[in-house]
Amino acid sequence: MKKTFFAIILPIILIESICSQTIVKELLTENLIDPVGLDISIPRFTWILQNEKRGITQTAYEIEVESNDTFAWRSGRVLSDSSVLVAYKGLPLKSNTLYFWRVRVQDNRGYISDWSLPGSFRTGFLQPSDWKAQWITPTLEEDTVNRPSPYLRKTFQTKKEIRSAVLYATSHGMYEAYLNGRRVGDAHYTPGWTSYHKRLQYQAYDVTGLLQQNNTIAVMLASGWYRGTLGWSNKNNHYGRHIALLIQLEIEYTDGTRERVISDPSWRSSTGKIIYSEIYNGEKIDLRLEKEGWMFPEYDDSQWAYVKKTNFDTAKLVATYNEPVRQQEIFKPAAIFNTPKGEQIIDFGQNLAGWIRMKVKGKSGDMITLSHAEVLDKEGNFHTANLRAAKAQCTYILKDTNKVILHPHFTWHGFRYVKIEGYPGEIKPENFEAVALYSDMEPTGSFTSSHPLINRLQSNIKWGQKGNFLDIPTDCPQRDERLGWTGDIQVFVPTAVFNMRVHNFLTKWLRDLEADQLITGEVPNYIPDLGSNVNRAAWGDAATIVPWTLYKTYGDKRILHQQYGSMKAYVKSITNVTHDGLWDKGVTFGDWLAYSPEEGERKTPGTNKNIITQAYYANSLRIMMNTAKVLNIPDDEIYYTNLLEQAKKAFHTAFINEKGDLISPSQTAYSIALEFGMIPYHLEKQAAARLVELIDDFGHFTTGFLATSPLPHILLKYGYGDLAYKLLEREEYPSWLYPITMGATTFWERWNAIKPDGSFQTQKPQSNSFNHYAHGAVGDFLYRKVAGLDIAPDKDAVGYKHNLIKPFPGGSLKHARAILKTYYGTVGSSWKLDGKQMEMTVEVPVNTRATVYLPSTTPENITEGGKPVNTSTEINILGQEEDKYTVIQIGSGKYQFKIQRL
Ligand code: RAM
Repeated sequence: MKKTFFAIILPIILIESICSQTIVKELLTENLIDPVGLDISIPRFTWILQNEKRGITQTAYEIEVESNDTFAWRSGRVLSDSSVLVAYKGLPLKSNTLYFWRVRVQDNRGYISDWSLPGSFRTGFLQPSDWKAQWITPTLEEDTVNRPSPYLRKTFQTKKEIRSAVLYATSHGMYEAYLNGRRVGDAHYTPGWTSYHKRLQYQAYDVTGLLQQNNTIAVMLASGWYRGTLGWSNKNNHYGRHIALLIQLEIEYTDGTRERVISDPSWRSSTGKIIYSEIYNGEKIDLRLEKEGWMFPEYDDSQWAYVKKTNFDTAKLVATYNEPVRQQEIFKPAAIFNTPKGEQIIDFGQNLAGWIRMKVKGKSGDMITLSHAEVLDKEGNFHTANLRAAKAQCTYILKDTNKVILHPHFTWHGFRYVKIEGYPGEIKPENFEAVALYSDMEPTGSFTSSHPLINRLQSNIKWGQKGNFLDIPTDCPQRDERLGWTGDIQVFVPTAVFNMRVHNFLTKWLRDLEADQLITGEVPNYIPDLGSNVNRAAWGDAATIVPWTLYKTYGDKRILHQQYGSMKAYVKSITNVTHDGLWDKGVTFGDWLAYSPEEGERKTPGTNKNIITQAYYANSLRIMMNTAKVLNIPDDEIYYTNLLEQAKKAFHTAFINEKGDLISPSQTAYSIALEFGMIPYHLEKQAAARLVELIDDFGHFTTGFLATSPLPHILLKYGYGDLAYKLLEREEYPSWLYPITMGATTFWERWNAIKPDGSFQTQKPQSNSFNHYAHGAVGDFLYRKVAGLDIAPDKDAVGYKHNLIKPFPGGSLKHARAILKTYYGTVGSSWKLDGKQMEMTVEVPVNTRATVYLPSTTPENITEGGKPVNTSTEINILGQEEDKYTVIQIGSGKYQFKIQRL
């Protein structure tokens, strides 16, 4: 790429720029590093600017995109401070083509950066007609009970020197592809789960390094989500009865000529070692049945069966937008022991989703069974009743006396403990590993504090996310469910966006939400849908809450554009059945799994379900109003503003009595009503006081999935910070920390999954997941309030362009720290109490600013870097607020404040 730009101003800045050059790095295309297989015609570019100096912003950028030594786009100098999601504006992109791009910027001091190192992206198939391959399915007579995994293979030759080779693949069912015995890519459970009848993802892999002169493509298939057992009623074949494969290998030789290898009837099929594979139940592998050498060209497949052509509309094929599921953390055994019942158990110390990798040496016919469980029971025995119908078992039959390393391929388990049966010889720790598998999203956030149990809470929240963000956001990873429950993700999404970059993961899921929405706009309870009920209040609202949260977190307007039709349709499906603005026929799961007293314990007051439905309806109207504003659709904005007013009035009339109280005196009712602004302004303080009374009355929260996470936010807002911290630090049941005192390493579905006496809850023993992330929604409070790392409220602040740093120290905490990697770079907020002094460390990325709340109204009592804050030219004092704070505005850089508090 040539340097042609900014020639005139360059000399002026040269001298100073050497010592304080802004560096451009970490180029992302559609939020990914060098993606392969994008089918977006206008991809967006993001880059990070680095400069140790303070107050640096971008004033202009220049982008160049090229392919095959030809420019596809030269933006020229664009006066703009945008460095996030900048849309490509060049020539129409070509299919299956590698593009490189680079960027340089001018900063607010007039300096111009060097060109960045190039980023790249490879387009996938931009038109359905680019697909030349044929869908194929094995013709083997099928064992319909066990459904062993079919193998498919094809041998071919390449003729010349190869410049590049890209393999495009997808399937009905799951696939793993190999080229000459080597695994293609490192993704698991491909092609992922989407609304298969409407959208099927394909993957693209750069396989240039895997090809030789004689080649074999070998593919293993499995039932997966497509036709495996799914849902809790033991049903299978949700999308079809036959699994099938589509493969297209695009080869480009160095002389510019091209060749293509495709799936077609010339392929052959058989079966091999995987004699059974189901997501819930696990896998059976009989090594004696493996077709040795089948992945290599020399193998003789003349005895293999033919394949036949099947059909599937290529217009429904879409490139993969989310990060693949990959193998992540590896755990070694924490303990190996025998239970009172004599079961041989390994404890891996962490509840996770994944599988076991086992080394074993035995003799032909030895059968080893690994069963998985999340917990031991009170007596210390292996407990699987909560897995319901999921067998969660892997069985291996050995072939000979060679040492082998074994793991399953198309299943995963939610587990911490493994029961081992039939292992030849002693169970030694070095022969077993637990491998966590989840979508490979960038870890973006961390939270730490002086409170060890709260730190464990943060870890448990993260592990809940890791265990359940496996291609779709599932409710749980262990039992016969693992579905994309809408209510769970809508409460958890504000926390999820801190822990990991969930941008593409949830964007992909929202496409499926829209695809599965009924024609009337109603939203199924879980996505992808298998025929569930629709429009449960607070569940269907994922349709509005998730895109809005992604917009705010990532500054992504396109997600609002893309989802607008879906969001509107959902809200309309409710408006259509309201009366004078009241959604009184709504159905909801309510404040799901709220604290529910055991026999003999004090009952909690009930909540009128319409309080929940109406508050959620109003919240979705507010999101619509704000979205219409962002998208500049004034008619819609007025329409939703009016509907919102009407909905609020209807709420007041129906649910607030003459004393100004809610008709349901429950924590749930007050929490949700206050959270969604349903209480008239003049009654808000009274409502907050009622909520406090209700909490004090019980001494703890009595809420569930919906109303618990808003509680500490509300308490802080209305001046009850002490109570917020009391709830946060509480260790007795029910509380956030209670499960930790009982040894939990992930969040439980129910507050009382394990009771204080060590026994399991008996209200619904079969629904007792130990890895449900919904209650982990308190994580957002840790980041935003305890550490004080937030987005400022103004409309241009989205994506952390304008940060808000406002910590709320409290309880027994002596320090807290949060950092978050945004698209601009790392934002950091930490504080530390030292007697009457408080230290605050703030990190603001280049090209952003921050408003910081320093807890003293006397600027003279505040220093930064040892100097009085009111003498600094880099700090702009905005004023005093809430009789408590000096509010300042700062640009990028690292700042160290010391505040003398009275
Ligand atoms: C359960 C799921 C999920 C919840 C629904 C209502 O089966 O586990 O967490 O959203 O029910």
